[in-house]
Amino acid sequence: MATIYQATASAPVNIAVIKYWGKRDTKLILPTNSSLSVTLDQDHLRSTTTARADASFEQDQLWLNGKVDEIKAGGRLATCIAEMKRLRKETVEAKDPNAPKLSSYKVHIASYNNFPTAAGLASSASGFAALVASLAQLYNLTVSPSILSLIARQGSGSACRSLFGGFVAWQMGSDPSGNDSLAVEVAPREHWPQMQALICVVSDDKKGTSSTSGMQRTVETSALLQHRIKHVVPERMAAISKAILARDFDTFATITMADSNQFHAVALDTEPPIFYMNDVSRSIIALIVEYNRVSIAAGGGYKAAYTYDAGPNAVIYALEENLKEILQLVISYFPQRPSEFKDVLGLFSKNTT
Ligand code: 2P0
Repeated sequence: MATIYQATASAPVNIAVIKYWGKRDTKLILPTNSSLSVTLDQDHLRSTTTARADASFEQDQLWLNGKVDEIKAGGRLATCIAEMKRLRKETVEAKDPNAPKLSSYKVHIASYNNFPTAAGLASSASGFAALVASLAQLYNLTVSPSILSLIARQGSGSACRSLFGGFVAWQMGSDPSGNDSLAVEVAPREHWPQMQALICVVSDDKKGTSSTSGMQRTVETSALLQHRIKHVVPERMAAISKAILARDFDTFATITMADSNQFHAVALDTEPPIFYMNDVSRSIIALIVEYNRVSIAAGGGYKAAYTYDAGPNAVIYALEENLKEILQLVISYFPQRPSEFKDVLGLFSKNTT
């Protein structure tokens, strides 16, 4: 019987605390600033991808949640697949004449998200990371996750960070080739297991302005972005990395909320302006601010940090010991429909992100 060449891999969603917003090279997806994120735990929001190579396949093909998705020539998917084939050829086939020439076979790829694509949560990060990870396994590549991140980055910028678990930095790099614009681990998940993320789905509407087009408009029109790139992000990257290594939640929370605020300020500073948060998003901010104020007034520290991406949904970072209180607070101020209420409590009972 002929050998079957097939592999399956998963990658989780990541949520940035220092936001990526802006490209200096739109084809290679090179960012205008470094960013840093926390990768969520595998068992919640993730993409799982199976890749298969076969000499009989006539074209590369992708199924996304069971539906055929077009692979446009020269597009991001085609680039990632071509780059992975190149790695196979250069790092495996060129060195071992007996290695099967999988780089010359077409691939069939099936990818599933274990969360509703309509939930308003970014799936491109986990999707491209899982795609690259499954092909790396299929092709028996022994390269590091940072090398794979160079390829995932060309699918979707934020995807490069999902190749690592835990706390991850995407170093913007400076080389025009993009070869130094990659993800590195700041600390593994186990370094700070008490850190949890609570995702509050405020709206499952599809967002009005896509990240890709929104960030380019910002690059072209926002003076505030130039200030952010030069004078804000470099210091924040260093300070939040240090806070993570020291498990300093106060500093982590202060920087996380400031960076979310500045990202949304930069969106507003775009011409025409972009609004991602809505009234409910802003109410959640007010709740978290007040919750922290009361804690600090009583001699404690920060207990929660909000962050918002290119949409109205809140992600609240908190230490495990405060999660139940925060969940009760959110539920009491933002009553859920009974079915959603059950979902929320179910999530909490697992005690993870
Ligand atoms: C981030 N976002 O750092 C930021 C914060 C949204 C707000 O990465 O054009 O979907 O595919 O590189 O990666 C969204 O941008 O954009 C994003 P492309 P991507 O997570």
